[in-house]
Amino acid sequence: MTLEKISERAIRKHLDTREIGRRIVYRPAVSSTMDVALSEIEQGAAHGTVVVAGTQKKGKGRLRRNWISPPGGVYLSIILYPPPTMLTSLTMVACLAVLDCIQDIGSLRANIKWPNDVLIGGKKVAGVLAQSGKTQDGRIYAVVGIGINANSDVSGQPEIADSATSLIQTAGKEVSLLALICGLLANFEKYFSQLSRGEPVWQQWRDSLVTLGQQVHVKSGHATYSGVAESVDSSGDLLLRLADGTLREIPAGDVTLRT
Ligand code: BT5
Repeated sequence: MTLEKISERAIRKHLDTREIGRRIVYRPAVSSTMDVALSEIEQGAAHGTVVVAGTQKKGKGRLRRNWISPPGGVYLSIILYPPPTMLTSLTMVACLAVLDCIQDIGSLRANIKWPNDVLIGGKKVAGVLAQSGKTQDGRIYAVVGIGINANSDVSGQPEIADSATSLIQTAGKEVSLLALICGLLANFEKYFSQLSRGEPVWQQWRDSLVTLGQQVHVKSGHATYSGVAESVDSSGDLLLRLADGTLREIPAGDVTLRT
């Protein structure tokens, strides 16, 4: 693998956005870009600041899970101060942006496993982690973390060798990390602007979900529900048809889904 030189300057030079990435913080190695983003927020980081890392030692997934982050992947966190009504749609914005940039870069067809996984050929190629909170002066912030297995070798990672894939594996050639990062941010801005104009993104997100119509098992808190994933609502919650015919709404928050 030839490691392309990524830097704040190189990203800024290639980036064609107005809002997202107006400030780039690049670190070759971090614990997690989420932690760096949170400390940037404490220091008053502007809306649209993006933290990008070459590798993460303790990449985070949801529910205290790990995100394996060897060199060659895309690892970034986007800092936003959105209106509270937009918070539930940020994972959708990020997933759609990932799909588009993957399509743009390698004509690869990816889809979404509810609520936050991006798959190619049934294997996970990217994940999204959205967090939100309030700053000390009461402003609502969100950090949207995105990890993409681009040129990283996931087959050498025993924990995920069977369930994960990477763009280099599926495209059969290396992809440009710079093009991927800039394409990701441009597409994120496109969907975020759409949402900001009051035009929902959930129908587009729903149409890319591979989960609908499938028999699934969903772990939510201590309970596990089995049924057919019938639909999703506008806040991203899953409508699950149980065996007894009732429809159960499963919040997109703290869930694990198995097929
Ligand atoms: C996610 O969590 O999919 C969210 C991943 C977000 C990662 C980004 S990278 C930039 C930012 N900074 C961070 O520290 N995190 C974000 P979840 O749905 O909980 O999936 C985690 C599960 O995916 C793990 O338990 C593994 O089974 C699997 N996994 C871990 N690393 C993976 C990888 N590189 N590729 C595919 N699957 C992976």
